[in-house]
Amino acid sequence: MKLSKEQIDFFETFGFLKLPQLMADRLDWIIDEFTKTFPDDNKHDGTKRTCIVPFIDQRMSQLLDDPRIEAIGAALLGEDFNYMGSDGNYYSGDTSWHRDGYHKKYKHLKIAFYLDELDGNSGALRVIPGSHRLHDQFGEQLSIKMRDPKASWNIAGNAVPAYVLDVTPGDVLVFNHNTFHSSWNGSTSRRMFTINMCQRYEEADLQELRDYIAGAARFWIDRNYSETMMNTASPQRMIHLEQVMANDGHLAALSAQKRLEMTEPARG
Ligand SMILES: O=C(O)CCC(=O)C(=O)O
Repeated sequence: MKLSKEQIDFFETFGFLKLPQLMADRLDWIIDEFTKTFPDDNKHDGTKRTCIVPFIDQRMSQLLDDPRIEAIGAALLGEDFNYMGSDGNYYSGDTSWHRDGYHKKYKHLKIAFYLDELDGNSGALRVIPGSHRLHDQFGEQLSIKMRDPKASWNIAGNAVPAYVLDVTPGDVLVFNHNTFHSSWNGSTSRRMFTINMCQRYEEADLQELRDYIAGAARFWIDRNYSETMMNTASPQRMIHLEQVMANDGHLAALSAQKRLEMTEPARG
């Protein structure tokens, strides 16, 4: 699979892309592994989000080698893109508007796999097209106005004009971390996992990468990737791991500190 130049331009222009049924042939395996990754003592009870980080690293590392996933990263970030970790979730209820990052120089994206049929009335992801463009006035001004849609425009969060990404399991959604997104009217048990990726950082900016990696300490992890992800890596997969592996040496100490400060690992 290769993204077309129109698909790439759509992603660059609007900050998201839907690839209908891209992974349909792997769906049964994905759902099975998703279910097995949540341990019996961490079953979702619906009261709040349940989240495991890193996620595909536990039982689905080979997803990173899938030519379709590789092709998304290569087309949008360059062939030497970094894998930046993943999370597996049972979401519960609304997710209010937010960006996953505010990256002006390096492009970060999320590939999202929703495992339930969703539309605007049942928790499908909504995005604000163009909101990823931090260098445009629109994207920049949204940073302040989206803090409180009621104060800005006298409307509730779920009334903010947005594109609803209806999904059928097997679809793949891709969005820029800078893109504002949210979910409304969902059940207390929406299954979803992600794969995060970014452009390879230049040597001069490696501290920025290390600072980003430091954020994973809230999940109480010592390395950004699991041993399985690293130990089973082919030379091709290693291209997407090596920069982070060389720059996550500070994570274990930061996680140890978080274990003292927090009662449980973060849920997102
Ligand atoms: O599906 C949802 O509720 C929100 C997903 C989300 O915010 C994310 O993956 O960053």
